[in-house]
Amino acid sequence: MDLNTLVSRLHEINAVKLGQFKLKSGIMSPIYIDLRVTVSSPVLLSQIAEMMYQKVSQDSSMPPIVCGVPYTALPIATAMSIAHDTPMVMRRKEAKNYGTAQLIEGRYKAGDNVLVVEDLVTSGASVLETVRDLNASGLVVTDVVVLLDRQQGARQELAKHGLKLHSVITMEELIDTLTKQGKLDEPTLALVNSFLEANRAVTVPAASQMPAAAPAPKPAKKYLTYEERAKLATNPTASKLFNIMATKKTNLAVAVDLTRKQEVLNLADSIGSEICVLKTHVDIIDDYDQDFVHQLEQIASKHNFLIFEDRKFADIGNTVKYQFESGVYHISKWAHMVTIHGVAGPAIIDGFRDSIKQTGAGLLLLAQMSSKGSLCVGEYTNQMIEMGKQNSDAVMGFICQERLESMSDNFVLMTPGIQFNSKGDSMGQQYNTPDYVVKEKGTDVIIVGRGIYQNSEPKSEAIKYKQAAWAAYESRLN
Ligand code: S5P
Repeated sequence: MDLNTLVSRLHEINAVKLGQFKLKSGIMSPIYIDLRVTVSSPVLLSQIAEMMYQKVSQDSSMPPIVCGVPYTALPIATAMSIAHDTPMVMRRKEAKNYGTAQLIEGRYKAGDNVLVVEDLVTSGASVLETVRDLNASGLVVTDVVVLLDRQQGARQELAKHGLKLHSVITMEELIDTLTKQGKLDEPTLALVNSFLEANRAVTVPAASQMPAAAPAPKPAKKYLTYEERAKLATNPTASKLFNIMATKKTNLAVAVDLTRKQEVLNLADSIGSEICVLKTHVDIIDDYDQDFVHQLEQIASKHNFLIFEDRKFADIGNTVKYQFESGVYHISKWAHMVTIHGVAGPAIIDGFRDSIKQTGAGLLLLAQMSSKGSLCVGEYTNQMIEMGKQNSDAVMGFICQERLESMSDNFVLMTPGIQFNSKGDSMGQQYNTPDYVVKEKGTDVIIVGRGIYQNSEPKSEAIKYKQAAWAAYESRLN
């Protein structure tokens, strides 16, 4: 099949769409290519797979194994595999918490070369995630084939990792062909061209940081410093927080769950020099008013800490927008970060976008909870991590109890349920020590509530928690 026919067929089955579409990277695009619909056209699907196979065979020597990037490219890789009797391996998208915990399914041995198959590339981030997992399982990747190269930085990004990109068609060729076929009118063409021009170098989100493309045994868990993490962070507040932690040498957040405004302010001023974050539940403060917020902001800037309102939003996007921006609290005006549950689905994040765009505030997704019998486990946790990755501009990190392999270094991991001398309370709270969660479990910030604010000497107790959590961080670097 030639390119002209390919483009006609893709247009016919509505795989090429024009309008306003949000890409995985968060960018709005006037053109969207949805190759998932090809599963309903098996002849076209196998023709596409054949074009991709031929492309690689012409340019390089064909690797002996193929692996599709989940999910859209899985049927393409399968078609290629069956047509040419080329074995395939499959990468699991979600971490499996049971059974063999295999990242890569199929038979292979360390050092085998695998062709990575993807429908299209924008920045190359999804491809790099798959390459990272293949490398971690001892497999080698030298070549990547895609049907469409959107020409937004993927080729260069992949080259940096020693990967050669083969594409059947580029965005320019696609647009050229659509124009020649009379399928793009002038205004749309202008819109598409200016979009492509403006987005030529989409940066690869840090979520896809990966080891070099050489064959590698499963790497030992390596911890980066908070300074390094500040550079990888994709949300501005995450970056700011990592920098504060590094400068003040503290990864202690204090949950000040007191109910009088003056008590909260006094404690904030007294422990301000020891903390990176002060967490509030403003809806428990009996005498809350705007003056409270005003004073808290002054104390925060005096001591250089961030304010975290732990509102735990959970409704539909439109409602959380009002809850965040309006009402008694006007949280969006002063909170550097807030918490979000994922039960309503990823669109909840859209409720925060307008305001976050202006302030750079960060969202913390509740991926796991500290309380007994919490339902934030297993697949739910995996989905929260995925939601964070898909929205890494707005999401700064996770509330969690452990660092999971899929949580990348651009996110801050914050852990509540911390006390030195208690295992829990009578209402389901469960406690761990700073050393356990930071060193053993790999999280970044400890959140301590009653362990500090109910102590008769909160300041000196805060110093003890700060020192323990910082020592755990330093020791894990070594
Ligand atoms: O899973 C969680 C998530 C959060 S944000 N478990 C929690 O305990 N929290 C919050 O952390 C909780 O709302 C409280 O403000 C703080 C823990 O307080 P402590 O007094 O039990 O240390």
